[in-house]
Amino acid sequence: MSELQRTFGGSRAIFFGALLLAGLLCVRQALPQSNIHPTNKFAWGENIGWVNFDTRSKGTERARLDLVAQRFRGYAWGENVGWINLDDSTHFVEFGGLSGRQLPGDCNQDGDLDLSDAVCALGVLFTGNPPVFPCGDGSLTHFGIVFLIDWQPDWAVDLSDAIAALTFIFSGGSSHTLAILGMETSACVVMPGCPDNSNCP
Ligand SMILES: [Ca+2]
Ligand SMILES: [Ca+2]
Repeated sequence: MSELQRTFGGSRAIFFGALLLAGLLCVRQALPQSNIHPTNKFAWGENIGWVNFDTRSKGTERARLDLVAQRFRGYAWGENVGWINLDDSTHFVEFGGLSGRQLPGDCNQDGDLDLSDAVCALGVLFTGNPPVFPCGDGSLTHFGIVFLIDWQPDWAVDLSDAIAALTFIFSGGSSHTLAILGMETSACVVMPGCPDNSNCP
């Protein structure tokens, strides 16, 4: 298990479940409507029934995104089929080609994490300066932007994320969910949907 994987603890499992579901939604974005339960976040298939990706009971084999290997890992649970292995040594779902190294929260892409990143987020949200965020199409709903900016993790980018960043920078608040603990201002991670930041330390 890599250092990055060890860093992500149980309290973050729900968020990673959401990331995994979002990844599946991105893969299936051509479908006419979502098959995700609005409350429990279970996936629905007409033949397979409900599928639960919040599988923390599996411990290290829980369903998750492996940002180092750039693939889905672990097991999901299907009510009618039991455990579903999301990967093995030769068969797996990868999201490579879409990902670059990013410092979580680095809105202005200078490879540092400070007040200017909160100002950047507020600028995109409220003043149009800068006009867009730096991943994907730059829109608030692009999954790369959510990975990068969603500091207060609810899978939405809004004022609360800028406030959470400011709280971390100035008051010792919670670190970005994707940050490597203890290295929040210096360690880049592979971030789906974002370009490689050449300013990464
Ligand atoms: Ca920055
Ligand atoms: Ca948020």
